[in-house]
Amino acid sequence: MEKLRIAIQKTGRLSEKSIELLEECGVTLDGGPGRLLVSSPDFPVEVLYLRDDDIPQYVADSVADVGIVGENVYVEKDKPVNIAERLGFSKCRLSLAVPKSVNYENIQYFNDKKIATSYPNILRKFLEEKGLRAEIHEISGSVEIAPGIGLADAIFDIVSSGSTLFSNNLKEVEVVMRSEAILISNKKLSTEKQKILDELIFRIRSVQKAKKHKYILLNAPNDKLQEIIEIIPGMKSPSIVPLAKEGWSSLHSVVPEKDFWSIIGKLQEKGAQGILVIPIEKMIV
Ligand code: PRT
Ligand code: ZN
Repeated sequence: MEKLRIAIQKTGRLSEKSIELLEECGVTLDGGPGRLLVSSPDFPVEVLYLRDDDIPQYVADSVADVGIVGENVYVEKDKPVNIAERLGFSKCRLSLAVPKSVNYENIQYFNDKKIATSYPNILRKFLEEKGLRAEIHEISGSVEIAPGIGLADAIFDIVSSGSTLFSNNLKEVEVVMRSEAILISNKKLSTEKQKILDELIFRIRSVQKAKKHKYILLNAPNDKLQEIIEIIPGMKSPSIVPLAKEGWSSLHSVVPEKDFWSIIGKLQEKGAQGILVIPIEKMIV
């Protein structure tokens, strides 16, 4: 039987989350990143551990069938692969930053400046679109120190919390793109591999949906049930179980995580008691 070969980052910011996602999808990996290629005992998948920069090329060349990379790497490498799914983790942005002391007014500042980056292609395209002339200085790591040592006037790099920029006396002045981890796939998968990928995507969506929802249980007086149901409609409608205590029921439902705190307040107002909130592991609707 064919196996779907998934390339993930060997070590770095994406590796732990990538393994965690696969495990949540029922793809356990024996051996771990000590080895180059690991088979899953419970799903027709094998995992290839690589540097993230190599993943788009390997997927385009069919050495791997799919891969997990940051969108920033996917755009920078510009290889002929498909985006199979957005994964929602390792969010960051690619931004232009200048020394704090610069009196930055607008993007014209970058004309005739030297910009250090590990993402020359994305930067070149951006500069072209904006009609700016700047010199791109490509370096592979520690881009943030370039202005301080006189190597460049500005940098174009990944920002997440902003603390790296801050501690290097830089400030973010233009966000060029936003990124998150994505699942990329080869453009010509066999029917069998495509089926495995479809099943994997189905599982990923179930896991992601579950993370965005909570299971809620509460007790309420029967005369308040209707109002409470209007606040938490649930997936179809909530389950209601009579309590041993006369005139009371237990209500079970599913609520979106983002609405959670506003819902709790409303439920208490309506007389709900003994509210329990439980994480959901998988959600198939
Ligand atoms: O060795 P390999 O080539 O595989 O790894 P790598 O060193 O190239 O990549 P790695 O592990 O650093 O990052 C992998 C991916 O994680 C990136 O391509 C992004 O998609 C994503 N990601 C998310 C980040 C960050 N957040 C991030 N904060 N990648 C890098 N950073 C760095 C950034 O370069 C800067 O130095 O963290 C610093 C900024 O962080 P803040 O929080 O101080 O702003
Ligand atoms: Zn890398």
